[in-house]
Parts: sequence; structure tokens; C-alpha cells
Amino acid sequence: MFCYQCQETMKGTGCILKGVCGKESHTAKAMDLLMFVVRGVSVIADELRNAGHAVSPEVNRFVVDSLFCTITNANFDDESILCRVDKGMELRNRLMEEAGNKGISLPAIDELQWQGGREEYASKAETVGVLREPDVDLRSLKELMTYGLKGMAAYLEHAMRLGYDDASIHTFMQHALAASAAKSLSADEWVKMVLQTGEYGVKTMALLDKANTSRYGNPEITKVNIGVGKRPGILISGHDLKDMEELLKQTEGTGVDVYTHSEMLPAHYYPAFKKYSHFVGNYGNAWWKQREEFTTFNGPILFTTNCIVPPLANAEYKERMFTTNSTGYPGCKYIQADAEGRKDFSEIIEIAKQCQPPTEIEHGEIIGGFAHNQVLQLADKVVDAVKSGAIRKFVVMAGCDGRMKSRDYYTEFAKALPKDTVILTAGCAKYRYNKLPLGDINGIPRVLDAGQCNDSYSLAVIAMKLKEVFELNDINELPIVYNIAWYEQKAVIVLLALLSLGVKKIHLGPTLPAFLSPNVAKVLVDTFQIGTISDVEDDLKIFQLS
Ligand code: SF4
Ligand code: SF3
Repeated sequence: MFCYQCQETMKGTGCILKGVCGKESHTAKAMDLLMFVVRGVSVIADELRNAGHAVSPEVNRFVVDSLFCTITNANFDDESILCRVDKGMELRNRLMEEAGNKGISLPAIDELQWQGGREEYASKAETVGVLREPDVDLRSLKELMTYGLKGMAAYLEHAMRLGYDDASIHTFMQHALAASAAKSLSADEWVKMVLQTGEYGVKTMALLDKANTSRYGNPEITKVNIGVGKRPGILISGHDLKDMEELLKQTEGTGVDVYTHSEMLPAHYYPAFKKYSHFVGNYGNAWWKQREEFTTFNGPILFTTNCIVPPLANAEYKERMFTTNSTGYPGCKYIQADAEGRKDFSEIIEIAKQCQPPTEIEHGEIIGGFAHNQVLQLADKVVDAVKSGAIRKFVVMAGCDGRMKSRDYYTEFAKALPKDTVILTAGCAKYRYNKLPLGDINGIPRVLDAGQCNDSYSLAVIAMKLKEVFELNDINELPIVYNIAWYEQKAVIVLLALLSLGVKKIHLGPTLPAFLSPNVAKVLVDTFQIGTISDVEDDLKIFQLS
């Protein structure tokens, strides 16, 4: 295996024997094969569209779901991935026939010609992974784009589940994947594709924002309980709000409470979910602390998306772990949607009834709900605070959290920030500082949490609005600095989206991605002045905050 798609990759270069995330070599290879099949399907879909033909929604769903299940910490279940490979091979062959019947000639590439069965999957997978591209710079650009597409697929799938879709996003996604298999583009042309990926990232996050807010209302300032109640509970993790809604509906009146974990915390900010009195609070912290926190939670856990940490062999909570959507874990029950997209959570609810209530691990409240609509309602107050000098700078600290010790930097950075700065956050990165007593500025909390990682879109909307209010020509003239933490591929699409909006001088940490070759990193530094982090003191000087 060779995988270097996340920040925790082995030695900062690539996982080769087993993933640091716990992904086994055979699972990584199954994912490589799935990506090979996805590229094949995309090549034909792209050719069909180029010839003016429609492509069935089945193709869009397959590509989106497959990309999503290869995201870091989403799926550890070989069988679940191999079933997608089977399905993809069958779909690809059908599409090839369709293209043939329409007189469309297809490129003579391995992605379309290989016809192996299950027994050949493992050996084939060895030849189709990341290292198939021998040129390090082209490999770097293709993978940067592919990881952006994986993040985009995740966000698109959530929007699609809520009935919101955009054909142009699928068209681009499949066109880009097709290019990575069938086109010999120059490095410059790949750079363009990467930046276009960012543009579609903005479009996708805007679509998901529309889907979430149309369905559940605009997030509003909310205090979220981090303690526990006296009844048994179900813990829901991941990012999918449709599952959140269904779980709340199905648990109502059952005597079972619902708690969010990690990236599901922002569900509390939506008006539609506030009406449920059994929606008690948020339990625990970012994804990587789940081994301890799931043990003390005592009740069942539902994963709607990444991040899953493989439970230890003797983990008693493994029997209470459920997966759905693109996620999977061997031995854990998978909840399948019916033909109408509905899910039956009754088995989880029945298990919860037999469990002890959660053990309290902390007490108190955290505040959030500062997505674009809410912040723009406070715009006058915010603008006054900037004009009077009460707020000197906004510091965007969105992104992911992770288990590396070096991420303590973000807590220390937040603590060391001058009192006239406000942190704008989104994503699970917030758990590094959202429980610190950082206070407020004229009633504006010093940590404004917009929501999940996809709600980084809100931060971009806020920045655009401030640019307008202050009558500036360039978003980079705003008193905003960017110190973003990344871990998995959703952060990659957030980064590309910000670049496509013209944001410069983003600092990305705790380390730059291993998949950026020195030459590609240089392009990003020269064009966008991207930097990384060093230590708190020096960085405060660089950001002119000391
Ligand atoms: Fe390694 Fe990250 Fe890939 Fe897991 S996802 S195998 S930790 S690079
Ligand atoms: Fe976190 Fe996995 Fe990325 Fe949605 S839950 S931000 S790491």
C-alpha cells in the first residue's frame, strides 16, 4: 500500500505497511482499486456528456459515494469497499456498451479495458494506486485535485440526501477524474484543474449551506450543554444532518436521549432540532478521543460519516457501534436506507434502552451558532467594534483536529492571542480552544463557531460581506488572518475553496501535506503565499499580533 492523503501519514511521507489511522494494507488496496474503477466510470461519463448525451443519476451517486468512502477514517470494511468495486465494474461495462451503441469511441486505457474478477482484485490493486504516476509533480497535482474532489463529494452527498443537487458539480467532478486517467496534461494545466476544483468546492459548500438552512433554519447563537442527563442516550457522530433529524424523530417519546459527538455538535445550532427536549447536549471532544469517550458514554454510537477510530480489540463499546452512509467498520452493524432514503434506527434505540446513562466527563456549556446569517445580524456591532479598535483582528482557525501532540500549538496559540482578537472557527479544530475561558469583546464571544468544516463557507461569506461594508477592493485587505489546521480531505477542499476566492497568506498546519511535492508547494507559496506554522511566539509576530 501507499497512502499519503492525510496529515498524520507515516513519518510525514506515506503509510506503506498499515495506516497510522488504522487502515489495513488490504483495505487501502481495495480503495485504490475502487478509485481505479471510479476513474473508468468517469471517463465514459465524460465522453457521453462531450457527445451531448445525458448521464444517469446512478453514475453521479456511485462516484460521490465511492469517493466519500475512501476519505480518511470513513470506512475500514473491505467487504463494503469491494462491493462498490463490483458495482462499479458492472456499471462501467454497461456504460461502455452504451457508448459503443452511440458510436462514441473511448480511449484505450487500462481503467476501461481491465476485466478481472474478485480473485484478481488484490493483485490488480497493487498497480493502480497513487504511485502509478511516476512523475512526482504530476502525481502531487493529481492527488491534490483528487483529495479535493473527495472532500467535495462528502459535502455534495449531504446536500443530495436533503434533495439538493447540482448537475454542473457532477459534470466537473467526473471530468476531472476522467482527466486524471485519460489526459496527459502539463503541470500548468493541472494547476488550473486544481484551482477549478476549489471553485466547485465553493459551489458545493454553498449548495450544502442552502440545503441545511432551507431544511433546518439558519443556525443561531446557542448554548450547548456538555454535561449529561439521567436517561440512557444515543451518541451521533459525523456530519449528516438528515440522519440527525431522523434519529431525533425516531427517539422522541422513547425515554432515550440524543447527544452529539465531535462534528455533529453544530446540529444544536439549528432551530429545527432545538424543539426536541430529549436532544440533551454534546458529549466529549474531537474524533480522536473516542476510545475513552465511547467507553464512558455507555450507550450506542451512530457514525454518519468520518471520523472512525478503530476500537481496540477488547473495546466493549464495539458492540454498540453502528455505521451508515459511506462509513463502515468490520463487525459493526450497517444501517441501510430504504428506497425512499429513510432509515430505521429502532435497533439502536432498543439497545440504548438497555444501557446505563452516560457517565459525566465534563460539565457546563459551550456557545456556538455563528454561521453567516447570525453574524450578519450582528454586523453593526461587529463593524463598530472593528472601527473603534475594540476588535483588532479576526483569526480564522478553522479545519480539523488530530491526535498529534504538535496540535497543542493551536490551544497555546488561542491562549496567547491578544484580547482584541476574535477567533473564527468551523470544523473539529475548534475542540482545541472552544472550552477555554477566552471571554468576549463588547458581548461578542472571542471564539465564533460557525459550525462543521463545510461551514467554513460561512466564514468566506462573512469575509465577503465585511469587504463590502468596509468598501475594500480585495478580501486580503481585511483585518483577517488565516491559521488553519488540516487533517483529512475535507480540509483540502476547504483550502482550495479559499484559494479560489483569492484568499492569500493562509498558514496551514501542523505540517504541510506530504502529497505536495517541493515544486507544487513552491507554486502554492509563490502564488498564494501559503505558509505553515512554527511556534506560537514567532507566528504571532508573523501575523502582526504580538
Ligand atoms: Fe496513512 Fe492517513 Fe492514508 Fe490512513 S489516511 S493510511 S493515516 S495517509
Ligand atoms: Fe474533523 Fe474528521 Fe476533519 Fe469535518 S471529523 S473536520 S477531522
